[in-house]
Amino acid sequence: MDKSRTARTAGTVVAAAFGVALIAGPAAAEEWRFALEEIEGSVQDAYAQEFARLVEERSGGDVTVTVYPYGSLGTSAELTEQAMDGIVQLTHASPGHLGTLVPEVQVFSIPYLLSQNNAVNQELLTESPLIYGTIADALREQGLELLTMYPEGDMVWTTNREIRSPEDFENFRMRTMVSPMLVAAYESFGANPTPLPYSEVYGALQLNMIDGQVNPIFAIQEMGFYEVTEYMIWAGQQQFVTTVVANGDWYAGLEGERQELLDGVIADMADYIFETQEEYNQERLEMIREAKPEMEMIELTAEERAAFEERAEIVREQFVDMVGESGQAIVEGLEAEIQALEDEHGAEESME
Ligand code: 6CS
Repeated sequence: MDKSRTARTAGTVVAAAFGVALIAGPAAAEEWRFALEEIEGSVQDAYAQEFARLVEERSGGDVTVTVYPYGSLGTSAELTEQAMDGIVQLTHASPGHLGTLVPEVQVFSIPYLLSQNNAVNQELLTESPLIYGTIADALREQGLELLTMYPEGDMVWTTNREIRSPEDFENFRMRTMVSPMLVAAYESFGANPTPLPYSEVYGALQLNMIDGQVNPIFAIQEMGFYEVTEYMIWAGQQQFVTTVVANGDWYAGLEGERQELLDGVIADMADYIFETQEEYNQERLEMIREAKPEMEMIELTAEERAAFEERAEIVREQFVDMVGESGQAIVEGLEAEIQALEDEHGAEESME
């Protein structure tokens, strides 16, 4: 068995060609396939590489993990389907793309709902009874086991014009991920939301089919979005959050020790990925500054933010309308958990 590699990264392959990936080395006793919604070098890739290293180490090489970066297998929605069908065992499935399948996860797309203190979000996403209760149940109904969630960074607008107020968003085509809640959010801000898969964003910006997009800084850098926009604008409206999910039957069928190994690795990864996303976002901001010094960087004032926050209040009601009865309990439950964590850790980012 090839123990010199912690993970095999599949290049440009299609689902039908899984056999090709095995050419990389003699088959291990067990192979777990892990799909990413992001490219090599991304936060999700860092997660998967470390996950693979730990799984291989703790299984004594009996399990290897093959990582499929974005572009190998399809769009985010397609990756989720592949996990549901068991083509891959594991995938990242971001709430921003999951809304039509599991409406409940769209709670994470409500602007200004999560904390401005990301340490609070980190603890919430790792330990929340509501997330690992109600939200996990909703995913389970679709054949997906929720293993963990984590934040990937503050979502920043990159645009071709200055946006400081909802009025500035008039006739502005803002690319969003494909969940209905995000469309509602950007409508409330005054923009014309344009849902598109991740892979189409660069071209759409370049061809002026859209006027802006929103993503964490590391993604803006690695996907080149800053090259085809002029402004980076911090409005503090949303933290990008993602889930790691497994095929439900596969997870339930894992032999006891293997399931413990998987759960243990996932639990031990929380701090690693939190620190990594912070590092990546800081470093990549410097890279953007160096590569494009003329990029205008704007942080909205508290007053400017408040105008967007006020507009977004209606989005909570829309979430409840979309999800039905349980929606109200989800919003209120999550807000109560956030409040309790903020009472403990503070409502703003600590400078330490
Ligand atoms: O904007 C998107 O569609 C994507 N953004 C990130 C940072 N990760 C995955 C997601 O599909």
